[in-house]
Amino acid sequence: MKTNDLIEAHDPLWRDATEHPFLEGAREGTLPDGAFDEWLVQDYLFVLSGLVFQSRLVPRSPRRDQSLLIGGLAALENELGWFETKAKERNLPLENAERHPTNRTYGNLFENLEERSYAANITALWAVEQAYLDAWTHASPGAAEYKEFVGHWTTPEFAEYVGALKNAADAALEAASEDEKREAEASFLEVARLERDFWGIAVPGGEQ
Ligand code: MP5
Repeated sequence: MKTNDLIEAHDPLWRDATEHPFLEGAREGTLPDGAFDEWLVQDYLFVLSGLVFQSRLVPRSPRRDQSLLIGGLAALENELGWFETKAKERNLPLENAERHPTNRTYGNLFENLEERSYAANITALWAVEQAYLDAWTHASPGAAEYKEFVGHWTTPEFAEYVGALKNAADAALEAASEDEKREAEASFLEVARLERDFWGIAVPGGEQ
């Protein structure tokens, strides 16, 4: 089992996660008032949790993945600064923003992953980033008001990072036991469902 097999085996779910009405709204400029800003604040909170999750993964990672994960962490910290700048420009208060229940469920998954194998963790991290890249590629080039954001989340550097995570996940899956493979697939599914539901924080569509 490799990462491609996971996407193929769960294609309808992956499409719900990466071709959500929110993304079509961002592409066509038809998002309801306030929907993008609401989502942006939640995504900032998500990246804060992602940074903690990824930090915890570093000491568990094989030597060959350390540079990739540490580079990813540095990029995430930079991303937080970018969100803070954008939020200021848009007059969005980030302090004291409350986490939406879906965001909290995503945070719980990150915590639960601590108990799972490295193969499950690197598969989950790859899925988080692949879903985001595929989703924003679907929204590309984006309506005028969102073009800057869509461009930021579809750069060749980001695609390269996602490709490297995919290779790392494939290597871990190749060496994984049958139990670890099952755990990795279950983790992939949890990520894909939460990615779908995360867009639904701001625009309904596809949640189950
Ligand atoms: C990412 C994100 C990408 N920012 N938000 C969601 C809901 N899923 C994935 O993660 P990162 O760590 O910002 O590249």
